[in-house]
Amino acid sequence: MGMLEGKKALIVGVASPRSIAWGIAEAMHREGAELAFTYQNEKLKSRVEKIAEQTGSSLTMPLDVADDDQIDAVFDTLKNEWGALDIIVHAVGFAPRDQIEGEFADVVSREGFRIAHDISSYSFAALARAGRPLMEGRNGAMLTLSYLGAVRAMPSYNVMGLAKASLEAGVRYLAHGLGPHGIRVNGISAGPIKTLAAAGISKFRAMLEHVETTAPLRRSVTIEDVGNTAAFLCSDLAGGITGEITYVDAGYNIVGMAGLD
Ligand code: NAD
Ligand code: 0WE
Repeated sequence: MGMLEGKKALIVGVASPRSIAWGIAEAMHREGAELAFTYQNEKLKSRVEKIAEQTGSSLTMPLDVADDDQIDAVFDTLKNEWGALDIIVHAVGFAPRDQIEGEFADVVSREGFRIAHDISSYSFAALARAGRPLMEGRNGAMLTLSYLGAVRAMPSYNVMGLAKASLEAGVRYLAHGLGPHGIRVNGISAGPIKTLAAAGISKFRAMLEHVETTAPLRRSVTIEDVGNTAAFLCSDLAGGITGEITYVDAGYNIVGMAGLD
C-alpha cells in the first residue's frame, strides 16, 4: 500500500513537465494520493490539465497567488468537491527578472522586493490560512520549496534569497501555530534543477556542473529525488517532523573547503 493512500493533495506550481511540482505530483500519485492542481494563468491551463489527466485527476483550477479572491475560490471548490484536504504543496517562486541579475545592492528596488516577498513567501502563509479549515484534525501536512540562497549569499539570487529566508521562517511560524491543529509544515531546500524558473538564468549550466563536481554524491538532483522526499514528508511516516527544512541537494550544503580533493 502506498504511503499516501486515502490522502487528498492540492498541488500549486506546475508549469511544465520539468516543474518540481510535477515530480512531486507523480510521486504522490504513485503513493496513492488523490490530486488537485492549480495553474497560474490560461497559458498554462492545458499543460496542467495534461498532468492532471496523467495522475487520474480532473480537478484543475486557476490560481494566481497574488489574488486573494482566487485563493478563496480554490478552497471553496475543494470544500465542495472533497469536503476536506490533507496536503498542500506550494512550489511557487518569482521575482522580476531585473532583480535576479547583477549585484544585490545595484539592482534591488522597493517594488522588486515587494513582489518577490509577496509571490514567494506571503503566498505560502496565505494558502495555509485559507486551507486550514479544510485540513484541521486529520494529520495534514503543508510543504514548500526553498533554496540554499536563503541561508548563504549566492551570486545573482539576490532578493530571492531574502524571500526564501522569509519563507523558511514562515515554515517555522506556521508549524508552531498549526501543530496543535494536527497540521505539520515543512520545507525542502532543493539543489539547482533545470526547470522553467531556471531557464535564462546566466551561468545556470555552470552552477549545475559545480554541484556535480562538488556535492558529496557527485551529481545534481532531479524532480524525482525531490518528489520522493516530498511524498515522505507529507505522509504519516513523517508524523514526528514539523518546522524543518530538509536539504535535497546531493549533500552540497554540508561541504566546506570545496574543490581541493
Ligand atoms: P517552475 O517554473 O516549473 O515553477 C514555478 C512555478 O511558480 C510555476 O508553476 C509558476 O506558474 C508559478 N508561479 C509564479 N508566479 C506565480 C503566481 N503569481 N501565482 C501562481 N503561481 C505562480 O520552476 P521550479 O524550479 O519547479 O520552481 C518551483 C519552486 O522550487 C520555486 O519555489 C523555486 O524557487 C523552488 N526551487 C527551485 C530550484 C531550481 O533550481 N529549479 C531549486 C530550489 C528551489
Ligand atoms: O528559486 C529559483 C528560481 C526563482 C526565480 C526564477 C525566475 C526566472 C524568471 C524567480 N523569479 C524569476 N523571475 C523570472 O522572470 N531557483 C532556486 C533557481 C535559481 O534561480 C537563480 C539561481 C537558481 C539556482 C537565479 C540566480 C542565481 C541562481
